[in-house]
Amino acid sequence: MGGTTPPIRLWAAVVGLALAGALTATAPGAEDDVRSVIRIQPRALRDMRLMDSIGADMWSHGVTPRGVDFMVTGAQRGAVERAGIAFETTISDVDALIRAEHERLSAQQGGLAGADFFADFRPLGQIDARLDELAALHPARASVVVVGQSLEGRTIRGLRISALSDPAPAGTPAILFDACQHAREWATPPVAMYIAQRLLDDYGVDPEVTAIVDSAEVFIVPVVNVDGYAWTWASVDNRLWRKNRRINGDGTFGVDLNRNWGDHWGGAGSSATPSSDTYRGTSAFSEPETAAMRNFTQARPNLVANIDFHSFSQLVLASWGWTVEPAPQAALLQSIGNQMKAAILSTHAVDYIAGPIGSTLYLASGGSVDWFYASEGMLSWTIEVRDTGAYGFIMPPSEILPTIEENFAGAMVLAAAALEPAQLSLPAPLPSSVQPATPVSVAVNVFAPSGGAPLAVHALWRVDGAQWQSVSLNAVGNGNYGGAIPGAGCGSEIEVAFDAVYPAQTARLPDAGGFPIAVDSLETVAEDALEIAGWSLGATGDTATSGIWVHGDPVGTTSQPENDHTAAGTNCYFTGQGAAGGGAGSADVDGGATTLTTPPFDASAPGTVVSYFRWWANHLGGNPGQDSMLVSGSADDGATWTLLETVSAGNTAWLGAAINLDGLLVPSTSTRLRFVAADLGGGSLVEAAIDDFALSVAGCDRPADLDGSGAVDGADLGLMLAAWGASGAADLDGDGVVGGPDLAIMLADWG
Ligand code: 0X9
Ligand code: ZN
Repeated sequence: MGGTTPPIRLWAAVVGLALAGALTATAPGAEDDVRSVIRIQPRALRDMRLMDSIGADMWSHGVTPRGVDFMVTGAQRGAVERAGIAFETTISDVDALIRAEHERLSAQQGGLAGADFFADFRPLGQIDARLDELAALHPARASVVVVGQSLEGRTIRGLRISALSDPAPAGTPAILFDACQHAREWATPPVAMYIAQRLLDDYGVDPEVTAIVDSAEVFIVPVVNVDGYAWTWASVDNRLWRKNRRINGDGTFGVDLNRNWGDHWGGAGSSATPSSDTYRGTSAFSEPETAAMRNFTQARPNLVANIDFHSFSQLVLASWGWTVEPAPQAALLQSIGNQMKAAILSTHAVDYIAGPIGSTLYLASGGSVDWFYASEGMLSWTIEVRDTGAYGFIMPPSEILPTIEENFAGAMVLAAAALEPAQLSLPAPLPSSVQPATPVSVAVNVFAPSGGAPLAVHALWRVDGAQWQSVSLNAVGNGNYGGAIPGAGCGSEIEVAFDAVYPAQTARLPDAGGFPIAVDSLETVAEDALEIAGWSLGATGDTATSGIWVHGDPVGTTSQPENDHTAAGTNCYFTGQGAAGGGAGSADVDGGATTLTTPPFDASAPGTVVSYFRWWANHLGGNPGQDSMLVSGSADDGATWTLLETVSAGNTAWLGAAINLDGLLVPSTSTRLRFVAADLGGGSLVEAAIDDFALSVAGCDRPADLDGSGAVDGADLGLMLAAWGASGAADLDGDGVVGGPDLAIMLADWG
């Protein structure tokens, strides 16, 4: 508890509670009215609600371990202290930063004319003038486009960049980069303007840029919220304005444009209260700015991709925003997001986090990202640019250039993807190994933002590097195509790839080669139905206060299993005995983590697979899905641990897990596994159980390989002939004598 500044006087804390919200509008004056930014690590949703009730202005967004930043007045800060929420101060005096920025910009007084456009932040008029200038400098490839009019009658403008005629030939993909839906996010218009400038300046120089400009249309809208942006420039007092300038009629102003779009408008993470900074407006697209963006988009059905730039927090975010459930193309979105993140990182070594909004950040319904993706079928991202809170919205101008450079790199990743006719991804991971001679089910997801269904979708495969073969896959819904490829012999390697055929192009996954699948048989070397106790319960550092791992016969609750997994037995390990027929909260894990550790076992054989059945229920009650069970392995008897599996999606069912330790743990005779079930999210139900632990070794059991050389050859024949007429290992059919039938078996497996 407590910040890094001197302790707040008691009266301020009391006043803070009484006047929460009212004080946000007070001009800075007395020491306690200095606005600061503090960072909290919310322990539960309750903390977030409390910050909201205090009237704190959320500046950044909830990615642990970074925490959440709030701007607070001195009085609000006292209220946070009183509430017992620990915080650190990230910016001690916001208004000092704003005043310094204002003085710097006023001193320039147009003195930036002729200077690099990106030397400092630019008011709307200069951005508009620059759009005209770029169009005039590059008439063959750039033209100014009008998106629409704002509430106060300003024009939302942008650039169309393409070497193609306008309108472009049918089938031309189009990409939209927009920025500044939120007025105070000054770092974002320069990002959009820089993408425009690089596409124009580097045309004919940079082959990647040239390809994009030659074969796509790129639309750049640097300021969506023109009224809000103009407002933030009008006075230092307005600098932190976020919404548009709608007169709400109750004395408050503004709708959050990024809660006003028409996908799941009105849902979680948007406010119905006009004074709120996330006020969603009276209906979807009630605001002229979002309606103009919608109309602009729908007038261009060839739009396939979008990035909506925001600040700050350094995040690369994709759908869904309205729910924590995964989007249908979650794997694809994550994979492209990871590539954007990597391109950003490689520019200036600055780390952005890529992930879905709902589970990375917080729920935000009615945002543009979900609308572009769900309603328009586009590849759609929200990128929160620099920084991570040191300056927040009041970024020093020295940060502009690196910020725009790294985000140009990220934008080019998406543009390259947009040139493909379709995006292929795996709806589920392929198996890393399969049994011999068993057909393998395969599936691929085809996401074609330009709308066209593929002429055909194939699985391609080859065995041990031989000729590629192909089989057509059938549409099974949601853009998924499934089928099976034939099995192969033990010890061989199958490579699998996919393609989707379009009239002019074929999309392939992966770009070259295939995903390897080893063909081997698994031999169980040890099995433990866990009927008898013997594992370690708990570990130093455990923090759970209830639901500690126990061994025995579980009593079912709505959340905990009634039966172990083994058909014959009754016992397993589980987190705390609940009351018979008890509610889901009966002896569930509370207050932290509880650890279950296996005894050391021998996993020294390469290809050792550990398997177990697990029960993980975290989907019921309040705050579902906020916790996870971490399964780790140790190759040094528990001294150091490597994460093997994160179990998060909850279920009241026993599910099997099998992990091939190859490449994850060094082979060792003192290997251990541990299962850490934790209740860290806000007051959620957590029940875990483990049963039927087994060790198997992958390999190809070839009885005719008498000398174990890996091949059935002359040496094995020699051994068989030497044992002719006797019994022993060469008696392959087990009839008691080595003879003709055994020779036939050997010859059938020759090679
Ligand atoms: O809350 C927002 O609108 C964005 N963060 S910001 O700090 N710039 O305000 C995040 C948007 C997440 N995306 C959507 N749900 N659309
Ligand atoms: Zn924003």
